[in-house]
Amino acid sequence: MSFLNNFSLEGKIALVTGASYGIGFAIASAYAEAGATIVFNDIKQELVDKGLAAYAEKGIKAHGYVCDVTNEEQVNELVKKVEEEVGVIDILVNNAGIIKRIPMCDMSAAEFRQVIDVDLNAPFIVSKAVIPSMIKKGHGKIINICSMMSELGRETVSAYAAAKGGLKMLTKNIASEYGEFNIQCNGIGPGYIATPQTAPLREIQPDGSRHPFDQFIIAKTPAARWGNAEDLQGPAVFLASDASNFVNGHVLYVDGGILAYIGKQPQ
Ligand code: NAP
Ligand code: GCO
Repeated sequence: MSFLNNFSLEGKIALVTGASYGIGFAIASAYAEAGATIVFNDIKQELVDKGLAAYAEKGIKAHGYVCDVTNEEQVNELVKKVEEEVGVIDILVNNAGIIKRIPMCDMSAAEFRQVIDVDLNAPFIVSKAVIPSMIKKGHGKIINICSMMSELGRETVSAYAAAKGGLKMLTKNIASEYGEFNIQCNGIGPGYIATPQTAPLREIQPDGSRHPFDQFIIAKTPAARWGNAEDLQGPAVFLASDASNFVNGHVLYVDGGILAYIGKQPQ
C-alpha cells in the first residue's frame, strides 16, 4: 500500500465548528476532497443554509447543524444528533472563533469574557463532548485553530491573545491527558489570513492606498503576502490523517514565516 494512503481521510467523519465560510469552510472542503464526511455548525440557521449551499456548489454533501459552541447543552445535543444521524466523530476541528479589537482599558469584562468564551471555553466544551466516543472507537484527532496571538501580543487584542494562548496550552494538555487512547491533539496557528475576520485590517483607505496594517503585515511577512484559507488545507489534512499519528501537542504555524522574521527595513 502506498505511503500516500496515510494522508487519506476516507471513511472518517469530521466536525468543523463555525465552518459556513472562512478558514473552517476551506479546511472542511479539503477534508471532503480527502474522503471525509463533513459535519459543521453555525449559530444561525441562515448561515448553516448558506454553508450547505456553498458545500453543495463544490459537490460536497455536508451535514449542517445550528449550535452555539459556547452552550454546553447545545454542544452535547449536537454530538448526540451527529452520532445518531451521521456517525461517531473521528476528527474535530475547533475553528469557531471571534475577535474584538478594543484597547484593553476600554474593554468591558463582559466583552473580554465573550471572546474567552468562544475562543477558549468552547474548544474545551466541544473536545470534552467528543473525546469519550473517540476513546471507545480507539482513535481520534483534535485540531485547535490557534493563532500567531498564541505567541505574540499586539494593541487591542488582549482577550483574543489570552484566549489563543490558553488554547495552545489546552492543546498540549489534551495531548498529554488522552494520548494514551490514540487521540492526537494539535494546533494550527495561522498567520494573517484574508477572511471576513481580518477584512477591517485590509480596507482600502479613502485615498485609495492600502490600510496601514495591511502594509505592516506585508513588511513583516517573508512571503510578502497575506495568507489565504487554502494555505491551511494541506497542514489541516496532515494533522487529521494517519500521517501525523506520532505528532501530538504541537502547534503548526502556517504564517508565511512572520514569526521567524524581524521585518523588512523601511526603505
Ligand atoms: P470568521 O470568518 O469570522 O469565521 C468564524 C466562524 O465562527 C463564523 O462562521 C462564525 O459564525 C463562527 N462562530 C463564531 N462564534 C460562534 C459560536 N459561538 N458558535 C458557533 N459558531 C461561531 O473567522 P476566520 O478568519 O475564518 O477564523 C476562523 C478561526 O481561525 C478562528 O478561530 C480565528 O480566531 C482563527 N484565526 C484566524 C486568522 C485570520 O487571519 N483570519 C488567523 C489566525 C487564526 P457567525 O458568522 O455566525 O458569527
Ligand atoms: C489581528 C488579527 C489577528 C489574526 C490572527 C493572526 O487583529 O491582529 O485579527 O489576530 O486574526 O489571529 O494569527
